[in-house]
Amino acid sequence: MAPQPVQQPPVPGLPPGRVLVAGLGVTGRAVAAALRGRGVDVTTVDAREPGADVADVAALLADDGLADVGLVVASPGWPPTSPLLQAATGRGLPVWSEVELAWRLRTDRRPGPDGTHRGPAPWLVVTGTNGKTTTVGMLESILAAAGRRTAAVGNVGRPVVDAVTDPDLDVLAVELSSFQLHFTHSMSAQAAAVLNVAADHLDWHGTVEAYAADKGRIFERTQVACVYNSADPVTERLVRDADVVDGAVAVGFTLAMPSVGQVGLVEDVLVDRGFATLRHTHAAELGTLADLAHLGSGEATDPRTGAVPSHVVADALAAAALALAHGVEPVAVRDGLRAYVPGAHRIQTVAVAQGVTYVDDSKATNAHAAAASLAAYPPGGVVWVAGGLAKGATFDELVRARADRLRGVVLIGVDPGPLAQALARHAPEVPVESIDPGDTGTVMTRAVDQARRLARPGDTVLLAPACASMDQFASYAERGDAFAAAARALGDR
Ligand code: UMA
Repeated sequence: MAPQPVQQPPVPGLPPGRVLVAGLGVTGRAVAAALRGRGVDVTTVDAREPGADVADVAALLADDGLADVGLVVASPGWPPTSPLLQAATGRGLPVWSEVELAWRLRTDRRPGPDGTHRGPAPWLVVTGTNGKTTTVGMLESILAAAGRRTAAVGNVGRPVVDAVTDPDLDVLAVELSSFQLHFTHSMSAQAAAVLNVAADHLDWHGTVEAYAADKGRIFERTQVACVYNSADPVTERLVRDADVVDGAVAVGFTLAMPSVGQVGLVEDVLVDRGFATLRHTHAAELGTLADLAHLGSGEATDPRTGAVPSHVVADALAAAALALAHGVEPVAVRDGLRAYVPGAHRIQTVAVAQGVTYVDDSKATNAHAAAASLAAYPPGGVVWVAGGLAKGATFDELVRARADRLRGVVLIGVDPGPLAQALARHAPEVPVESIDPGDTGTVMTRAVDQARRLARPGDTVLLAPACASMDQFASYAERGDAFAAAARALGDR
């Protein structure tokens, strides 16, 4: 007899009726598999994926296709204003994110060696406009150094729903985007962090207030610690507004000398005054800037953090705070930060040709990230490759703050207008070349060639686009790969 498929236990709180899974990308495929594995009747909807059950949302709505639906699970790329989600909420149907579903599907961890019952793995969660993926990577590395079995999941690329039934994971390091938080209703993290809030994704959220409010949802029901950025008052307000479990504490991270209730820097030492037993009188050492030296550019750009970019130190402190909230020993913070290797497309040197260094920071998909990236270089030495899908953002503040770094600018993207205008206003003396968007296949080769002409020996050509990639590339990764390939080809000439 053929083996029978293993039926998973049902989904707690699942409303009766069919489940509509909106989107059949990474998220939708994982959601559909998890639900079907539990015998749930699922219909997938995607305008572009050929494998979806339904491609035409308008026709679905016209046929009253929501009549027998009990729940919609929305992929992050679907804004609440999309016709399907509007129709669903208009009928009073619940909408869950994949993260909400994952929270409900958590199963117990394998019992301890002495047979002790261990409930589901706790979640340590991170959001913020920038630095999320780095922070979650550092957190994963710290937890591993502490001997915990863990996985980095969420917006980083692996759906959370794929990890929550693994009985061998002790704790999850979860990156959450504002999109994922919007339809998340019951998650109760062990510790949660908001790294920073700057205008981004306004095309999805409508206003920066709505965007910040969705980020703030991460703190709701937090059990042990809410981690905020002492230099960003919005993140502190989000903690204050949250309804947390009794006894949960607020812990700030700072690049200054920390007060009680903060983690921070004392000269070149990362210290804890948020969790340490003697925090009222002592600062417990977590590590030093030397433990992060491999993440620096080698040039000192910030007097507080030397050759390590200040945003990298901030991310490390946030990761440390989350790990301490979980109960790891300080020495694991040091070992984990030393061992952390950043992912591709994050300030990654990809080639050196004719004395010019080519750096791929394709992950800088908004103005705030590009500003942090440019800040890591000395004045006058950067040829900046920028542009793409602006997502409703403006660039005046970015160009005004970083004009001094620019030797020249090469603009890619279907609509270079917003960046070109900001450059004309705030950096009129800097040469700007726009790449004709006509042939998408060769855009990056032409951009790198133009950047090479503008650069002088000792300069850096920096891809930090301040925009999303989807107007000309499949993803920021593909954009970065194209940049790296074009830069490496220069060396072969
Ligand atoms: N679609 C429609 N109609 C719509 C919108 C989308 O049919 O109106 C379809 C698309 O054809 C596509 C699917 O829905 O097939 C898209 O799903 P999605 O855009 O939600 O993408 P996923 O593949 O599910 O990937 C998502 C995250 N994508 C976004 O948030 C846009 C991934 O983050 C994440 O890694 C993955 O889930 C696993 O959690 C990427 C990202 O760019 C890296 N995130 C943003 C960022 O970091 O700035 C938030």
